[in-house]
Amino acid sequence: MTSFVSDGIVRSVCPFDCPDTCGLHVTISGGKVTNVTGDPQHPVTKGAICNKVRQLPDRVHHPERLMHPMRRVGPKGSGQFQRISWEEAYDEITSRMKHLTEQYGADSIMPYSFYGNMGVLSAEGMDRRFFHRLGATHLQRTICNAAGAAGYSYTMGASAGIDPEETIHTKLFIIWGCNLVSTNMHQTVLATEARKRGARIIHIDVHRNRTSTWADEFILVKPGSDGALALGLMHVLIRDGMVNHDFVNQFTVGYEELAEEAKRYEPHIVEELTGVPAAKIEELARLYGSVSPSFIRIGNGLQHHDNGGMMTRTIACLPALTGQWDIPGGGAMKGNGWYSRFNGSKVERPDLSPNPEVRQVNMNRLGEALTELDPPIRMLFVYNSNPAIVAPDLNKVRDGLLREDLFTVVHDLFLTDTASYADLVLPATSHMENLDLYSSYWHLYVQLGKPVLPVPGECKSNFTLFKELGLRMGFEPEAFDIDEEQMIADALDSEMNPLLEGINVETLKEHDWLKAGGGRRILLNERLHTPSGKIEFYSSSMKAAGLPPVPVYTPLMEETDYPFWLTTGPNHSYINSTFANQSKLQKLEKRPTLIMHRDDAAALELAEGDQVLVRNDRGEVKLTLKIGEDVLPGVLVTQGLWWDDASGGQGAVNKLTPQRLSDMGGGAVFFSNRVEVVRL
Ligand SMILES: Nc1nc2c(c(=O)[nH]1)N[C@H]1C(S)=C(S)[C@@H](COP(=O)(O)OP(=O)(O)OC[C@H]3O[C@@H](n4cnc5c(=O)[nH]c(N)nc54)[C@H](O)[C@@H]3O)O[C@H]1N2
Ligand SMILES: Nc1nc2c(c(=O)[nH]1)N[C@H]1C(S)=C(S)[C@@H](COP(=O)(O)OP(=O)(O)OC[C@H]3O[C@@H](n4cnc5c(=O)[nH]c(N)nc54)[C@H](O)[C@@H]3O)O[C@H]1N2
Ligand code: SF4
Ligand SMILES: [Mo]
Repeated sequence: MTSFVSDGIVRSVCPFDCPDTCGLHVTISGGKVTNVTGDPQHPVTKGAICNKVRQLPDRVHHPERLMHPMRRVGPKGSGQFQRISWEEAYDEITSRMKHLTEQYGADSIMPYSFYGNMGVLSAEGMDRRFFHRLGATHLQRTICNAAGAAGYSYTMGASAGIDPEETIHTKLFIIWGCNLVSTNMHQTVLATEARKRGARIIHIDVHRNRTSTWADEFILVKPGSDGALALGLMHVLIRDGMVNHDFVNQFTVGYEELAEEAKRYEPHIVEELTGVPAAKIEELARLYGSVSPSFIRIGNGLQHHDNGGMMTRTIACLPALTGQWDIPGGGAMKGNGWYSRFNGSKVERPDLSPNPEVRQVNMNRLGEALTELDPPIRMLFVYNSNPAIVAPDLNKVRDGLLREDLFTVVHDLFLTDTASYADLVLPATSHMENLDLYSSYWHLYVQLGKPVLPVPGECKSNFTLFKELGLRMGFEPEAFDIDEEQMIADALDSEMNPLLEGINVETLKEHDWLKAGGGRRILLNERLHTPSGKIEFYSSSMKAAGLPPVPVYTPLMEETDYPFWLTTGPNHSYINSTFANQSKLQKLEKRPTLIMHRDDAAALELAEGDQVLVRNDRGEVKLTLKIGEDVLPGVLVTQGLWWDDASGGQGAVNKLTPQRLSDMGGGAVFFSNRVEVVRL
């Protein structure tokens, strides 16, 4: 039995889907969490955390937290439920799973999950093992960074950039399609440190936001045009002799082909494509070609577009042209998950699957999977995610969730919009109530998150839920009757990743966090994981995949008569739809808005504060208008994934977004929408 302090400060880890994966200090008084701050000793957190997670006491002790299993008693989507016991819930789930497997095959069952909790046990542990062993339809988890990770990896071989702690030495920051101040605050802390030492910070975005105001300079671009901008910069770097040929010769392949392609991107042509003045392109290229070390933080925003993989791949070529990877503080970073990657096959055990060829569903096409797939999905098991808000083409998703012949189970801490469509709702623990192992997709520290509170009510962690379900299904005890520490040990088995050497349950208990690779500089000391072992300006694997092997600019796809481009990114106070049910944070965000250029508003005779209907062929939402010069004419921005009741049922922007997949990796294209706007 774990014993808990009822008064005092204890260590924890922030579990949310945020690159910073902070170390936390949790104050407990009288057995309740009363305060959450940053761990002052944590090498990256350094005592500072975001305002969202400072509100964690309200989340953990929220009066609406689910405390026991429930069965639906009203119509689907009505949110009417009745308490049942775990015994009843387990019986219902296992008997249905057995029946469906016999009658239709196990692929009539599908999990749907993402990273509501980033711990390996919560997000990719016993749950994955369970669904592999069952033989359920395999879910491709592509909603977040799939296109960008694929694109970046074509250039660099893996999701690995520089260690962000190095960036205090950087002299030029380009923050590209990333809303850093809201989404990766500790990178702003490191950049601010670098700025004290003389660094300059440039933000490139389709929307003047908090990050633009914080940066030294802001460059506004047309959505989906950044590939052209990067090629324009390359054009000038090559034309004006600012290429580091020693580096290029030693570490790259395909320079001649890239140089040939870049010839076409003269600054005046790129100005047309991007909206960035030719003189600004020349100036930025001169800066990039002369200031060293320079660092590009490539955001997720870019890759939520039809051409997102290629944009990311193209930008990732820039640091190699000027030889930045060789210099501490120089290079780029899209994601760093590669350094601390865990032993996935040992944890998830795909080898247990009765059907390795089982069908796969891309999670971005959930709407289609629930309404059109044949043979149909008959049971959907949702955990760690809120697809009735976050998935694209929401009207389709909700049509699917309303199917009477679909049995939906939702495991969550709250009665989310998705849970309101469920047949069975199961209560989940918060990360403060269970042991887990965390890595970051930005910094390089691996951390152990210990439970600091006893499990409330009848909540169960994802690990416990799927362990118990596995045992009740009669699955192999040697794979399912294990404890959390055993699975953490499997995850840390460094056979597949030597950078984890020395990191194990014991050393983590002793040190709380340990750095993958022990802190040495790794990137170019080893052969890269591209086919050539070098940085690839020319990619033979792209050619083999039917993609252009050299960076090119491809325009966005959606061609309709609707006049505007709409991007639908996250907001400052929520993490995806997490925190959107907390009143203090709702008050800060007020209401879902639509940001529009004043010329467009004048042409449509719209005024600040007007209620407008934003619509396309997929759906419509009602938003409150904000007018200014924060976007280019023809471009609209809305922020935040609001729960239906927090937005009056009218702000669910994913009613507008398409199920189309991006150019690479099967990624989502949340930001490539054509819409029209009318006054209500
Ligand atoms: N506060 C907060 N933090 C979060 C999250 C959250 O919801 N809220 N979510 C977390 C998750 S899951 C993720 S994946 C990350 C995402 O965090 P980021 O990597 O910052 O990605 P986004 O915020 O989606 O988009 C970044 C920026 O891209 C811009 N953008 C859109 N299209 C284009 C384009 O074509 N070109 C350019 N140059 N810019 C474009 C958007 O205006 C936005 O400002 O943040 C994580 N952290
Ligand atoms: N329009 C638009 N849509 C987007 C995006 C966008 O920028 N624009 N961003 C996309 C991106 S990048 C992402 S990553 C996705 C994120 O989409 P999701 O992964 O669905 O993220 P959340 O909305 O935060 O939902 C996570 C849910 O998991 C629950 N949860 C937390 N911890 C646990 C646990 O331990 N166990 C269980 N069972 N549940 C738990 C939370 O309470 C919450 O309801 O959204 C995508 N959707
Ligand atoms: S959400 Fe991000 S910045 Fe905020 S505490 Fe968690 S890891 Fe840190
Ligand atoms: Mo994400």
